[in-house]
Amino acid sequence: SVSAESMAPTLDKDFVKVVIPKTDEQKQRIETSIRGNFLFKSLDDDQYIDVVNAMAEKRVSPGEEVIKQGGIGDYFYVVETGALDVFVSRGGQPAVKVTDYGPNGSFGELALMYNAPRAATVTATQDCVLWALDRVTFRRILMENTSRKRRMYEAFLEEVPLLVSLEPYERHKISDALESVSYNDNDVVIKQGDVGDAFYIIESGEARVVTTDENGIEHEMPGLQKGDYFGELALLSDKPRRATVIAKGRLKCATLGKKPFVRLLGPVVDIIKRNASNYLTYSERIHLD
Ligand code: 1OR
Repeated sequence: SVSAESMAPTLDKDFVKVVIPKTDEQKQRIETSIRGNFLFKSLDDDQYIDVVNAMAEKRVSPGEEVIKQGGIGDYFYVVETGALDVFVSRGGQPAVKVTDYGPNGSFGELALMYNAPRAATVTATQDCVLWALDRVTFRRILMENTSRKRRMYEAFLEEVPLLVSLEPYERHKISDALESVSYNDNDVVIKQGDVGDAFYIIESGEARVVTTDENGIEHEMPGLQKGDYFGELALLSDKPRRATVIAKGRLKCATLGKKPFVRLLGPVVDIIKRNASNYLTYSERIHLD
């Protein structure tokens, strides 16, 4: 039967797959917990099954430390329910809270990816249900995509003026969420009047920016090139796209959806707003605040 099979360790090349038997209800909860998490996005069916099989359910209470800074990396965690705070202590200074996690959040990948000590302490602030993935399964299935993407975007993101003030780890998280999209000469990337659902950074190539006024007259705005970004206004203000952006020759952009834009670019939102004032009127500007 299926369940008997799934309890027997499967020999695949040089290692034994971790299989922790689960009810359908648990599998359903894992699916909900990892849905929308970029680290799991490009798994094929077999990889997905291996990940679900290997996950262990872990319940923690408020105040409990799930990860201790400096400790050895054993598990990667996904949050099903609850909330946790993350603390970092640097240069012998007292630990400061740097971020927090709620449902669908994930943490603990760094020590597993880089064979490094835990970079932060993660403490539950509520009763939590977590799914823990062992180091071997994490490295075998989730690490390749993650480190490939981080490597791919790392050098580029360091050069994007908007993002220089971020911590390296914050840029890592942006890399996880980026998707590259390519356009041919004259392709329309975003269209004036459309509802905006993504933010763009130019990886290579150039783009034209055109606005059409109320009399139907087109105005050519200053163009965009590598490292420039666009598409932020509609995400900041929920207003339709204010300009059309068109590829000028081959154009490659890294895009971020609306939700990750809000979550990951929070620390630079003030810079984005300040820059936006270059092309907004006063009354539009105050609507961004
Ligand atoms: P880990 O395996 O090192 C602690 O165990 C986890 O906390 C770590 O993986 C990350 O998943 C998570 N710097 C380092 N790790 C962080 C950070 C962080 N935030 C969450 N983790 N910084 C905060 C960035 C908003 C940088 C602080 C200087």
